[in-house]
Amino acid sequence: MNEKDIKRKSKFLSLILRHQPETVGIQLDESGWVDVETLLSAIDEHGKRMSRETLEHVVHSNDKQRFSFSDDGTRIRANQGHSVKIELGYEAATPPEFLIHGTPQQFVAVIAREGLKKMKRHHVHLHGDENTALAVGQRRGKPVLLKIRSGEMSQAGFEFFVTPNQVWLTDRVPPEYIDFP
Ligand code: HQG
Repeated sequence: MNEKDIKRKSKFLSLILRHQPETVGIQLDESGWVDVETLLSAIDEHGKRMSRETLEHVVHSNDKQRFSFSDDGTRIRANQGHSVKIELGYEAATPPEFLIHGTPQQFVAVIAREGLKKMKRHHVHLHGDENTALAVGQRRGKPVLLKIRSGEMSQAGFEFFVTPNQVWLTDRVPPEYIDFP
């Protein structure tokens, strides 16, 4: 499988496991899991065929580790980024002193007024390293890196969660905790 094929399959999995499981006629459980066999046969039934080996390859080679298998390998879910209502069940964690959010230039003025909101996702996504934040901000325009004083937020009682692929999640970031460049 070439890179392009893998990316296409990863996007298709994101669509099913984060946004529209009904595309292939399945439901996710309350934590976002679906049985691997159920998923594969649902994909087959909708004319797309994916073998277990291909699925494993897509999951394990994924640049951002978007998906996880359950420990026993029978179930799969997306690690974050859902728009369907699910409870990921991550443990609350203490964030580092600073985290970074990359956003396109055109959103900066409104973020300065309103802070960071989760928009269509379940959480605001923050990153520990500049490169990842830059890549995220670049998707929609000229990227700007916002420095989030996450340590102070945590002390003030804001809750943070960290995903297996090191994305930090929180409910919102008020403007007073954001350092603008
Ligand atoms: C912005 C991808 C106006 C926010 C990426 C962002 C990431 C506001 C956009 C993950 C705002 C929402 C998440 C406010 C925030 N007013 N705009 N008050 N507050 N925004 O895609 O963080 O490929 O929902 O800055 O790599 O860009 O899906 O969030 O630009 O890790 O795995 O509103 O999605 O990962 O956009 O990206 P998104 P995001 P995947």
